[in-house]
Amino acid sequence: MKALEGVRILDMTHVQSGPTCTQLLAWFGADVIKVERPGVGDATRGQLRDIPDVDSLYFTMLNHNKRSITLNTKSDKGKEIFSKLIETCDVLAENFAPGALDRMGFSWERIQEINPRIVYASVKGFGPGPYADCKVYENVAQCTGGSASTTGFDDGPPLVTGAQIGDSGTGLNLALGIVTALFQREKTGRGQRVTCAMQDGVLNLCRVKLRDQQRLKHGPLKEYPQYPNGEFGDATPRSGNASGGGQPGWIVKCKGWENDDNAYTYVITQAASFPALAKAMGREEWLEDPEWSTPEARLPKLDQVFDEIEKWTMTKTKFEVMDILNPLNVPCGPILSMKELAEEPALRDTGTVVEVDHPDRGKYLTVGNPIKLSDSPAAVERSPLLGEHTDEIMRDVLGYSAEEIAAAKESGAV
Ligand code: CAO
Repeated sequence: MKALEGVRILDMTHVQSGPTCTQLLAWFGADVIKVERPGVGDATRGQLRDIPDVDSLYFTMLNHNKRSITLNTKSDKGKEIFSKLIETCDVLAENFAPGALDRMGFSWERIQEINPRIVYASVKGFGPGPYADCKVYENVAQCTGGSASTTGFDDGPPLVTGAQIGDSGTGLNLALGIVTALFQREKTGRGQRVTCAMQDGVLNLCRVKLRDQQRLKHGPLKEYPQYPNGEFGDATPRSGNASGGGQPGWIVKCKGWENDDNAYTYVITQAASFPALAKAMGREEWLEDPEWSTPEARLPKLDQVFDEIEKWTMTKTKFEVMDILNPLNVPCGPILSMKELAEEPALRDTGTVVEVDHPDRGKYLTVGNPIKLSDSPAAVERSPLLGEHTDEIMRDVLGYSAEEIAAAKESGAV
């Protein structure tokens, strides 16, 4: 049995943020019915295509374990079918532009009238306020949520990160909101509205930077590379590769860096393990020298500390550094490329990287469920073709006859 077996999700999500949420719920066993516009479908089916006329990896990697029904929810017949889906589902999830579902004729009030037990969950770019009506994509959320202003080097422009913290990050929030609302429904019998703003989701992940904003009032941020020689302004600055916690860290070059963009490693000079690190590097004399022996003495010259560490790491591969420092309890992490991650056997063994077969594209790799439940296995099944399950959903879930299904098709509703 799977954890969410028996839960049915009416999935009106598209692009990335919403689909990551419903994909997770599908992995936990929910029956996810993805509603897509007839003939068009989720726009990502056609975006960044690597093979002509085949669903893109963008789409397939965000829509596993779902069923697809095509439905024009703006036609009269389509509205009737959509109402029946609302009646029978536990959750309605969507991430359209603000107001899109209301414009279709399905306000929260109307949805509750049809099914008072339903949980209605939405992702929007912003919460209520001046930007509530804006359309938002990943990088807009990173910029407006505090991530871009705090990412990058002090002397460079704000940077977006490759991690999709606005989209996939907010999808995680939505999934938690949905299961929490379902849990509450067990006691109250009522559904509720769940809303997650991407700006809020990014800011939540940038919590430590708001912490630093407030610390600035009381003096310079000593763990930032700007200390002690640079200037601090009135907002949390960009801190390059500094660790952000109380333990200094930085990215340093490893053997082969001249030809390999990822021949680097992250090293943290935690106070407790610094003696072991110094010995491994052949700098035992630091431990006796008051100029270097304490964290306080090292703090104003961390750049020199990491220069010395780098001289040593440049004589080793990033994996050799890992092999030497890990047993010494020195926290470090090689910079792993996507190629290395794709080929890593341990990630295959845990189902974090999974090979999936697709009837049109053949075999491809995807990221499986990152949340492991011991009693709810999460096998990854391929994404549905556009409208692949229209007939079966209309027949088995909604109880339409073969003639009614044919008529709905004839009218263009499905
Ligand atoms: N039948 C009929 N119409 C449908 C339909 C269906 N099955 N599915 C969608 N539509 C309609 C919508 O009702 C909407 O029509 P209106 O404009 O008349 O209301 C229209 O298709 C397009 O929806 P949209 O405005 O959401 O799509 P877009 O491509 O213009 O915008 C996006 C995309 C992501 C910017 C916007 O949806 C958005 O801001 N969403 C919220 C934030 C979010 O999730 N962003 C993350 C995206 S991933 O980077």
